[in-house]
Amino acid sequence: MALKMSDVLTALVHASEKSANIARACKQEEELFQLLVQEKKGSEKNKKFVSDFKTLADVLVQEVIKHDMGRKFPGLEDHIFGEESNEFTNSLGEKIKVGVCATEEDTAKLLAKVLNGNMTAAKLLASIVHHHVSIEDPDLEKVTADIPQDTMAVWVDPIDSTFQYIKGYANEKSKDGIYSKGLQCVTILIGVYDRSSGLPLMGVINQPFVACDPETCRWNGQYFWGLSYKGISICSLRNEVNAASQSADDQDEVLRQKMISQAGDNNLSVVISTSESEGIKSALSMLRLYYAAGAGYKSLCVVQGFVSVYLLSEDTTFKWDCCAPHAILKSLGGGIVDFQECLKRQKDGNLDELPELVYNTPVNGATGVDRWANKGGLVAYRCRKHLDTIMNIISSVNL
Ligand code: 2IP
Ligand code: CA
Repeated sequence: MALKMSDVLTALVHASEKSANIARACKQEEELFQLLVQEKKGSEKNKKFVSDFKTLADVLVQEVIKHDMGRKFPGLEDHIFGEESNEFTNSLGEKIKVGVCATEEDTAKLLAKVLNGNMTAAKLLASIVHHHVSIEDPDLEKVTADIPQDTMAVWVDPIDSTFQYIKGYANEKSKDGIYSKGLQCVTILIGVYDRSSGLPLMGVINQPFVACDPETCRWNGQYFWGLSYKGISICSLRNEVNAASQSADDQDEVLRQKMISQAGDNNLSVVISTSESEGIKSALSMLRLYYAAGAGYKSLCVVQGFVSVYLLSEDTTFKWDCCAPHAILKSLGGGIVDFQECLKRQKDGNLDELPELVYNTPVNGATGVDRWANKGGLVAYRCRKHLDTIMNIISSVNL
């Protein structure tokens, strides 16, 4: 069955906005929030962190996305994969499978079990889960292509940068638009990929905590989407270089694009993780170097043009961290590639064909979350010239 891509993208944006509402609601009440945090164990755990948490917000967000997308496009829910398992253990040691029930009352009853009987909190969350989100985004209507439903599958990262979500402060300061830590580094990532090629098709990055209103103490957020399919590339950043129909905003974006692609080599900037290897840190020290938390957030910095490149040399990100940002970067003419494979091809002199990340193939012989790791690290970029320059710099030093 063929679906209108604009319908799928609209549903993804709606699901991401509802998820952002859940993430904000859970964070708002500190006491409630402490009740919701649970440590991940065994094969669920990211080896990078001493402790790796999951929160009810993560689990609930993932289930809401599955439920809402499945209701709109029956059958698709079986092809939606995420970081979290939907099992939660409450303080009484009861295992509860979190999900969205047929009615708000039933969802509230289920959530109350996880919340140790706190019916007020459960009712609040259930009302958000069952509240219909509507958004005015006329740009979504510009997408006119159709796509067969059975070609699509979805990766969801319900809350990326869970550590910042749990421990991050609200009042961090940014440098050149980039937050090194804090709630701004939290993102919700939903990416659709092609089941047979494994390449990304469309995606949404939602940033639930952008600015906090000092009077109401309420946070507002923002979202970005992008799609590239059969020669069509369109992004919420209005990247389309379609002269006749350009509004002032469109022209601003085109200008920004031009500046980004013309950034000279000594103006190149890179964002990396604080845990990046010393070799990479020193190789990149001649450039404008930023540190930031969150794989999704670092990719978002590239999407927004705050930095030229996000580079990670290690295997600590996963398919769900990259699929959505990759789709958006692709719609802007960039992408996400396998870092180690790029390095190899660069040394062999054949970097013409880029080793783009793909989303349908597990790592051979790996188990648990490591099956879906981006084994060779990654480089996320908006402009090919910047990718080449970074790879030249890295391959000229001994790591
Ligand atoms: C994490 C999160 C971390 C990131 C790590 C991801 O996902 O994005 O922040 O590490 O690679 O897997 P870093 O911030 O050092 O880049 P999650 O928070 O969903 O576990
Ligand atoms: Ca993640």
